Amino acid sequence: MGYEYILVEKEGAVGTITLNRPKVLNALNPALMKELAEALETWDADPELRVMILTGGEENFAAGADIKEMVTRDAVQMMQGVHGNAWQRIRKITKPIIAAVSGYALGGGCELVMCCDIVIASESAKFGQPEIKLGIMPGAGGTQRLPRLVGKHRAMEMVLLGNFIDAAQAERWGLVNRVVPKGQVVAEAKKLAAELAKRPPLAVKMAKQSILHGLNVDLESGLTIESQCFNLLFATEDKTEGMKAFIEKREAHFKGQ
Ligand code: DAK
Repeated sequence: MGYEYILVEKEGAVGTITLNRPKVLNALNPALMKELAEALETWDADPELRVMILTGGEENFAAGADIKEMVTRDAVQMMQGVHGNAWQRIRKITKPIIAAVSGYALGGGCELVMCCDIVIASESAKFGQPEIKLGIMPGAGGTQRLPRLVGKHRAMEMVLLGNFIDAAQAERWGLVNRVVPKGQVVAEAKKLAAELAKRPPLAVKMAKQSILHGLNVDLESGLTIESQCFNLLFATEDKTEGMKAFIEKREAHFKGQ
């Protein structure tokens, strides 16, 4: 499929999406967001594909929603959903998404990172929710996912002041899994994706679902969700293969069945 604002590359079980508006630091216009949702959904439904990587390449992840597109928008248009439903579609993706982040990940860019499941950051990465400086506030999860990830007080500082944090601070605060040298973020994400692609896909899907749903409910409900996902996996061939492989002291080969 031909896209205008993103690049897609499928290598075996791993799909990489690169945001591709470098002249505007990958600012997220509605057309880009629509393409991104389409690409992720296509791969989510592709049985060969097991892991997705979302990146902006080695320069910048995304400097937020496109301010030049938003400047003339009014509240009624926003309530009518002129920006479409890409964000809702992205959060329903069931396969794991690894974010590979270099340079700026701001506003909607930072929120996009938080929609991913594992985050590898370059030393050059800078994260922020600067919407407040534009007279607005985060609108794609920044006030909800950020405090869950870094805690209330740190989220307050980032959202109310709008200043940026560097990669090391993002790692200390738990916003990213790890930091790698500049120029290596995509390669590192691909290494991790190759390892993740060897894991049983149905178990990976259920575990992702259990963690994400569990974050939104009380502990007792979360444990019930976990129990249901866990029990269901005993119906899979991959469970038999995984356990047999252990007993036979060989590597397991999972089929996603
Ligand atoms: N939008 C449009 N263009 C942008 C942009 C952005 N967010 N960020 C950068 N650019 C453009 C610049 O205008 C410039 O283009 P020209 O002027 O050369 O044509 C080019 O990219 C290079 O940028 P700079 O010249 O500014 O580069 P610097 O290195 O000097 O500064 C910077 C880099 C990242 C610090 C700076 O560009 C900056 O502050 N950018 C804006 C960051 C920002 O405020 N981001 C938050 C945007 S608001 C929604 C959900 C979420 C959202 C919206 C809707 N719905 C659910 C509907 C999210 C909102 C946001 O993200």
